[in-house]
Amino acid sequence: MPKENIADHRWPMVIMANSLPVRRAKTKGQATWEMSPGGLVSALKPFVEKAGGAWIGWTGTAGRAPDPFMHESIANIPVPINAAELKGFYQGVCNRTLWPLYHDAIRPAEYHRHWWIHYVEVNRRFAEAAAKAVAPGGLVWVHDYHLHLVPRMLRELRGDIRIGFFLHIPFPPEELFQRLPWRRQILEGTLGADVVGFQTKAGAQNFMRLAQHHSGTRGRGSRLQVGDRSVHVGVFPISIDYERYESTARHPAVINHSDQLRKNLGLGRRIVLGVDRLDYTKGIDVRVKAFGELLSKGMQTIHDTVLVQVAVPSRERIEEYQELRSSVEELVGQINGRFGEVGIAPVHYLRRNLPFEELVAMYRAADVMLVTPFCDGMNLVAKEYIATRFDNTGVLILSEFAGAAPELRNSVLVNPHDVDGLAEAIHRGLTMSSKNAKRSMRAMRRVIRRNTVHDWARSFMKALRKD
Ligand code: ADQ
Repeated sequence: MPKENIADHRWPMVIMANSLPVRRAKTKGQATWEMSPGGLVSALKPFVEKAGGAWIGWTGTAGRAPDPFMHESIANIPVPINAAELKGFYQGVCNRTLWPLYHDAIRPAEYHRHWWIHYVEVNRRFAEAAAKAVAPGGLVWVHDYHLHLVPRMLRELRGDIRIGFFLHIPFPPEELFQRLPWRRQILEGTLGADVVGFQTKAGAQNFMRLAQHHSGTRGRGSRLQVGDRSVHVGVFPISIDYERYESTARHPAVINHSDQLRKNLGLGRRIVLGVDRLDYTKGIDVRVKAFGELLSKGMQTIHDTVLVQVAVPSRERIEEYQELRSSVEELVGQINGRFGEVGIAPVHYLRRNLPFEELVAMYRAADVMLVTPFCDGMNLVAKEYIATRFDNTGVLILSEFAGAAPELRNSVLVNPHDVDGLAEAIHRGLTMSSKNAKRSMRAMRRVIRRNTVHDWARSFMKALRKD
């Protein structure tokens, strides 16, 4: 499609998320775009392409936005965010108000009226962009806590379309959500959608209760009556591209790479792995402490076992994230200093983003996978690990507070705050009989195979079309 027509075209399906599905790249010194890695993009791409759709989002850079452009058959419609909005909307309300509040207030949430003004402004800009882009009777699927106000704003502009909203992170219980000075606006904004989706039953129930309490709606089963409209509140647990992880894991180059990793870490040592965004919700600090306990109590020695923690840098401009990084690095240093020997480090800590094949090789090398968030919408790492275990080996230790826990009852479930309990669980994982480990892994693989990310997107779309 010629460039000048993209901006004027009306699309039957529009996806909206804080970020566009592409990121800046350089090819032969030329700035270009490439698809961003990640589950959401790979899940939604086939849908958007097939329906002839557009994706509205931010490029990640403050300032003027580029003109709409096509990339791999998807129309990208960038929404500009200026420097003040970056602070108030993104770093403020999104990352320092809603993120901590929705994650059990693990860190105190901050409430600033000058941030909120930017949140409203940016949401309005997104809604206006969608109102312009969507075809008569089309579908708009809004993603996540950055865009809570969009459904209602969009409905006021376009009464003829279907609007869906999906929250990727937990939706908090009443006693936490009530603290939010803009709780009514958030609820009413979200209720502009025809379908509101959550990762877990708990999230959906919290929303049902709060909507009835604060915005004068009436609920029945999984429906809320909002004026003359009926809103469907549903549970749609997100998943992964199972096939992609499993087939990559079987690839000879990946198998070689994972053998090499095992050799590098010391043959005969059992590998315990953690892979996370460096975020205070993920429980990395307590997990590393628990590994130290395991060594300190003599349950394992550095000759038997090693912890590899891979952490992708995240939200580095925010103070709480800088503090977390320092405390994790200090803990790793303490354990290595106390228990290490020349040439043998108990903990290997990598602070970087791994290329896809390397990540899969790492999953393949791990005997025990530690996924111990204090609070998490779903947690895809747990599901990715399972998908790569095509021989049914490996043990998953999973937090009771991850959204994935209700589906993965066959994992070793732990309280991520309990250092002793975690140390014992790691020990249990390392010493579990191969028969028991295989039985659990087989059961979990069946669960993930039956609900892939493609099934997730299909079921949400089905609800949105039908309702
Ligand atoms: P996140 O909080 O980002 O997602 P998660 O679901 O674990 O958390 O996804 C992280 C992704 O990043 C995974 O696909 C993982 O492979 C990748 N990743 C992590 N560390 C990496 C590394 N070092 N190198 C390369 N890749 C790495 C939010 C919610 C989650 C919810 C998802 C999807 O917080 O609860 O599961 O959205 O809805």
